Amino acid sequence: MKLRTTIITSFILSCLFFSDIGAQESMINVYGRNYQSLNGKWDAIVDLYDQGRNNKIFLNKKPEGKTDFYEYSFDGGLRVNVPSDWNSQLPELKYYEGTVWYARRFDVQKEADKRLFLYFGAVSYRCRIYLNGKEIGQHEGGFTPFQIEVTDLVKDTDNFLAVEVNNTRTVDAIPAMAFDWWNYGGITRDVFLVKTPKTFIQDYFIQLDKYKADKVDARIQLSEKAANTSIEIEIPELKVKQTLKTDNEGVASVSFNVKKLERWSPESPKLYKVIVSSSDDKVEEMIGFRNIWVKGEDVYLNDKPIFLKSISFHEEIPQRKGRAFSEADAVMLLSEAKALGCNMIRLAHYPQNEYTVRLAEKMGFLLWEEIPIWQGIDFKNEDTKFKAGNMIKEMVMRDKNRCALAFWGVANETQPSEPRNEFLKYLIQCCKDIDTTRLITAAFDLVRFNRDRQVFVMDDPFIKELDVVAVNKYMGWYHQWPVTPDKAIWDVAKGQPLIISEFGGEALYGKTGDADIVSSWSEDYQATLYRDNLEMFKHIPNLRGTSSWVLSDFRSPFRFHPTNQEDWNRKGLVSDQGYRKKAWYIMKEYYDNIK
Ligand code: GCB
Repeated sequence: MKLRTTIITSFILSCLFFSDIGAQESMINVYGRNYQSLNGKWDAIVDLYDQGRNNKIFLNKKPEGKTDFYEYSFDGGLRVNVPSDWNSQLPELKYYEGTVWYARRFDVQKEADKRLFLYFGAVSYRCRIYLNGKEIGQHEGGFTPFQIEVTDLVKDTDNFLAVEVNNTRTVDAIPAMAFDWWNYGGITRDVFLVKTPKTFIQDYFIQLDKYKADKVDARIQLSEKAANTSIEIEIPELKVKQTLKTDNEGVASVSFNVKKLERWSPESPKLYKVIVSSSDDKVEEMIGFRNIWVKGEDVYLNDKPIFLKSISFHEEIPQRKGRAFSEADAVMLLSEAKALGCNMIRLAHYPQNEYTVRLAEKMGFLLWEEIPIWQGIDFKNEDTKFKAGNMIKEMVMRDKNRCALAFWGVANETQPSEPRNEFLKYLIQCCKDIDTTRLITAAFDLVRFNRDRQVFVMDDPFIKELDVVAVNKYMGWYHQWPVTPDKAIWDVAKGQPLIISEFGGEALYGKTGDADIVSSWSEDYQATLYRDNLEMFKHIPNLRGTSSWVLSDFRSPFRFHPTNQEDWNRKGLVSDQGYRKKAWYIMKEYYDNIK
């Protein structure tokens, strides 16, 4: 593991990025800290014309004199749940894109020797935070966490916290103007007030060496540049107790050997309790250890080649027509993937909440996590590039201790160009600055049939930058078969492992129809399509994994068909009501037969 040699640089860079706006990269493992939840019912004001900021509604003033009046009040109006998206909470907000103000009051038991941080798991898409009438921070990016220190800004009682949230699509955003999922807006993940000691454990990275089965690398960073501070790492079950000292940067690093370590795997997702402590602070959590690397055309997990039996899902509960945000939601999504026989999840197309990531690890799924570099991104725009870099760093920082995390995904369906290459190389570097142990991948949709050679090929030299090449290919749906599936031979990314990261087609649950006709929208046609694709997979020599698209039907505003779609992408193996379609059983059999 290259333990963040450039951590200081990247930390400084991200501080610079945020310097004028107050939000900071979140501390590691917020769930293992002392926090007060600020979830629950919040007051809300819908601000379609963006008038609230000019009118300083975050002051929440009340008339005092005889002539005073205010044309707003947070009290007595709309009430919304946090976390949740706004779209699923009120029928009139179903398609809403714009600004909504959220507000709540809270009390806190301040302690002289403690610091306080406001933590947001995610706010979709951009936000400004106001505390007691003052703007204290901003953040852009709808799927990653951030924090703001409020130690000197909070009172013991009656703090007024307001959040201006905006989900307007813009060309310079990530994702940009059009994407195939619902543009849910709101405070979509947990909000906590975290209490820490003055000098606390800001970050740690504790994982197995990339190749060695018994060598753990650890790096701990304090919140302050406190030199010569003792740090202890304990793994009681392995009888590990390491004592280290911080350097001038407040950083302590160590590599140590462990005896009788049971490595994590999908079949046996063993996790160990790891305790990190300093004289003032103590954080603990369950951490797993495994090796993952690539050699030639194979992916090795714990020194053995593995076939990745994956599925994708969006962070959405179809039955609720809303974004997933809780542990119960994670149970629902992951149980269905487990039943299908998967050993991996591609978390599409953005970092999903920590409940999902942590539970997936406990249940034995490898994970692919990506940021929403989804078609149509403005690769020439330097601001967009830095935003993307920041987003990917926030993702990697949050999840780098999850051994389930196997892949960092840098893009989905991009077209070759110099600006794209530079942009994606920068993102890869952002990942590697923090973590060199994971595999880097990206999904491409450029595979085409070469009629002269009678094989499927792809030209994108960028794949050489990747550990594993991923291809989205919709044979039998967006693409007609140029040859029968048993003759569909691939010569793509030779010498590298290849994953089919998407394939599938739409079917309306319960619809029977002609098994040969695409426009029947029937489960029968979807079943044919799955059988055909599984046949084709036999002719992809370097195929090391498949991830069908998609676990469940999901909401998408550009799926217009009035009776078959009605704002739903129907490629789910499971319907919006949770019923399994015929293709589900085909995929299940396929996965069960791969040992
Ligand atoms: C794709 C995209 C995915 C879409 C899917 C589709 O290639 O990566 O986000 O939802 O196709 O259904 O068209």
